[in-house]
Amino acid sequence: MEIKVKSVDPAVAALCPVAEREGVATVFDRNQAQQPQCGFGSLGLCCRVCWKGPCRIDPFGDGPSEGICGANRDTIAARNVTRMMAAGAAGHSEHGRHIALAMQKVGKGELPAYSIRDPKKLQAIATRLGIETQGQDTLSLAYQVATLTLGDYQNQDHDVACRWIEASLPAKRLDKLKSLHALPHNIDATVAQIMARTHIGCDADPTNLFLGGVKGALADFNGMTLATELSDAMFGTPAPVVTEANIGVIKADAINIAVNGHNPLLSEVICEMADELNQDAIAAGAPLGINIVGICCTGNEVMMRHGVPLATNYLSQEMAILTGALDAMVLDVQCIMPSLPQIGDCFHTEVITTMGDNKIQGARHVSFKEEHARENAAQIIRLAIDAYRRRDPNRINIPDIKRTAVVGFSAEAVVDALAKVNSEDPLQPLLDNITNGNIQGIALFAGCNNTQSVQDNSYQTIAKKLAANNVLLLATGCGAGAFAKGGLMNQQATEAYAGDGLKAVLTAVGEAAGLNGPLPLVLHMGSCVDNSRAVTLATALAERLNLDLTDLPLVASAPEAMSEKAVAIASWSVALGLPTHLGTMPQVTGSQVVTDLMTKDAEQLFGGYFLVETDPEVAGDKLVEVIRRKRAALGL
Ligand code: SF4
Ligand code: MSK
Repeated sequence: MEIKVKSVDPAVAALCPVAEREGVATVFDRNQAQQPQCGFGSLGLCCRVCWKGPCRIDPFGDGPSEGICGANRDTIAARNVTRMMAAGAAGHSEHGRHIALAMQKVGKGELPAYSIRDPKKLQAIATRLGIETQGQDTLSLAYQVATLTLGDYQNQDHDVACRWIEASLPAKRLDKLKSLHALPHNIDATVAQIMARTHIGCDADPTNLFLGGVKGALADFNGMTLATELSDAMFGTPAPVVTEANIGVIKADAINIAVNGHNPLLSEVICEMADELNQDAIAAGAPLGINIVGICCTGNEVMMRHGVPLATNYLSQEMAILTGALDAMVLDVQCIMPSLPQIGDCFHTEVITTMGDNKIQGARHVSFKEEHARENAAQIIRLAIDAYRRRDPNRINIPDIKRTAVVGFSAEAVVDALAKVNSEDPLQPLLDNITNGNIQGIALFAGCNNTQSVQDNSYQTIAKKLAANNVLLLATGCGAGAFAKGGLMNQQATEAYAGDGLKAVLTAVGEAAGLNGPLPLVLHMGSCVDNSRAVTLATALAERLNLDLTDLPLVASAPEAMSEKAVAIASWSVALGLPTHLGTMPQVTGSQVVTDLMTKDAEQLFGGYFLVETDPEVAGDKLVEVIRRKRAALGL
């Protein structure tokens, strides 16, 4: 049977025949084997909340309209999507907790492998959180910031909102969320409450469930914001750096180590140790020494801070092994395919899990502890060197496919670039250009790859359409990977695709910032946990104008949303007031009530709503239209 490869990434097209030749199944084969996928599940009408089930509701109304307990389609669909929001919040917030606990230990002087690389950012965070900075040394400030942050996982007073969300949104949005009782007081408690209320025989009101889910999504926002901000303080706030993206960054003459997952705690130390052990790699016979490459969001983390090239994004992570030249793939948490060890076994690649609560059958496990980070990283690099010695040169197949990418546009980096145009008031040039229409609006692309779409295609199609209509583009996560691989994160793309107004602004700012040309067409804001960076920028604009986020010509788009984290992100985006495009069908459409809640009623409550459109051409047009309406409401 011919396998349908659903991707516009030329590296995928080049490597899938290798998989076939080697008898290796990839995500595309498994996707095909799953067809047709379950209609009940796709519509959100399958319930497995208790062991009387699974129960299924007949979407056509001929069969059962209620589960065995009496739950109807609305309850079941609402419970399912609400639980997804909680799982997403748990994922980001665990990541954040891990970073905060590490920072607390750094503050106590207990983690020699780590430091506070950006004390200025730490000071800014402390001020934002209301901590007195005067006369404090960096380590004691780090301890206090981390301890206060961990309070967002501990506070039991329902009337006191989480500190980070309070410190991260415009006053008008906070008032709105307070009035809706949607502000979380404690991340862990909010997630636990969702699990409790969705237990068999509890909350059965779809609106109430959805609102509970939105609070969980806002806990997700809180968790990811603190993860990003503390990571910047510990590892450095990203600034623009030129690098390359796609599978051609793997080098035949180097020992190639891919870092895959999300958490920078280990990958940062691996980058450092790779420098220290480079001579060992050369001595093992690799003339170019060690070559670290990134995959998914750990890839985004090291790309934006160190210019480490990005090998690929989520859906094509298996392709890196199929090059036959990847010596180790180091895994931390989230969005890692459990198929990797099997493919690694077909080659010489060491597939190494590192987190005790994220193991994979068949993978080697190196137990990562921050206290032993340097030893752990050295052990991993030595495993890669040993694997390199087993590499079969006759099986190397690295497609020469890569594109230049200028990455690392944190909110601070964007403001710094604007400050080169107006040092007194950096936001003013951006506001002026939004007002005069050179920039019509701002779109944030977030989210994953999904086998239900053609990989990367929707991102690239929608972005080109928005850019031609003078919309400023920001991207994170695997969306950022799609743009970097597709050549849309460089100056040539600005020349090729930006409308005249947008091109003039990107060129003026890029020239002023010393880039010898325009800013890239799509600004890379980091990994999927870094979506908060775009909110930081939007909040600064809203506060400056004394407006709410929902008043601004801002949209979000998740053309290939897949993970529970993406469900949570899209939901908080709606709760922050943004029209939020989904390019994949949310698994709720079996309930008209829940569908209406998400696509219509949400707008009455929050100002934001889900805009579902699977055709990228049409989605682009719709987003342009939404931005036009937002501008008109502002009298622009
Ligand atoms: Fe069925 Fe109700 Fe149990 Fe869900 S909770 S599986 S609908 S009996
Ligand atoms: S890795 S959550 S597939 S962005 Fe952040 Fe990519 Fe989505 Fe995972």
